[in-house]
Amino acid sequence: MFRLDGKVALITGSTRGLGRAMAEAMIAQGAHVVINGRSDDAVLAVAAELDLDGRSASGVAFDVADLSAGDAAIDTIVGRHGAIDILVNNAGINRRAAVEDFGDDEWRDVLAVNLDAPFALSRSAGRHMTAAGRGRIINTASIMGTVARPTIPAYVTSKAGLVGMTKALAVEMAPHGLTVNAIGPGYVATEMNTALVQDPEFNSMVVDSTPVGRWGTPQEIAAAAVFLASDEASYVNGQTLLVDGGMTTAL
Ligand code: GCO
Repeated sequence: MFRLDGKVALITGSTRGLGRAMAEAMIAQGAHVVINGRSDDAVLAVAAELDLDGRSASGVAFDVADLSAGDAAIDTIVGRHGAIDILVNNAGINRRAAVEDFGDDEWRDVLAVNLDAPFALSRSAGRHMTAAGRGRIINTASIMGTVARPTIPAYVTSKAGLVGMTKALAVEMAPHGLTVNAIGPGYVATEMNTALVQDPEFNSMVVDSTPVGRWGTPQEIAAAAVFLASDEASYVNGQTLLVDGGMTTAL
């Protein structure tokens, strides 16, 4: 079960963090994973590191906020590999400031990466998946698509938007053989959260308000992505799978 043999997956933002963990997990299940990030060097280095047998990983460097570059990347991947079976819209950024201090540029940057790019890439990949009659689109949302905390208004808005986009694409694309779902990670100790992990008060808040009693690991998020990408998830569509240790369940 949960094998991905013969599948071609593009995971945006996969040179580190959740995306890299997803890449490792999907490769272990037999997929060919296309590594993405903005840096050519990082993309090629991680692809080389994860390429177990000369067939497991390759790389396409582009900034997901550059929508035309994203469209071109999708065409390149299909040209090189004959298909794109799995798209994981994982690349994401966060900016933290009180609403009254939150800048227009910061707002635009977060929405561009976290929401505009997933839509544009899903539209491009969706064309190929529709032609093939199959495909999986998985969006890395967040518990912040469902709840909120102060100082991250753009991130919360972008992730709530991504949850909505997941539903919108799910109902339109499923008749063509695709499913579209999202993963809502809780607090995971990735580079994006280094400042939070190192903050004793914030760290205690996460541990105390998560029934499982700890931060999540990238591998626990990756396991959810493998499931949603697999044939076994063929009847899961339009859902956001929260992987948060129960944080959003607890009062
Ligand atoms: C923050 C964090 C969160 C987490 C993640 C939880 O500033 O509160 O960055 O947003 O990273 O989104 O899923």
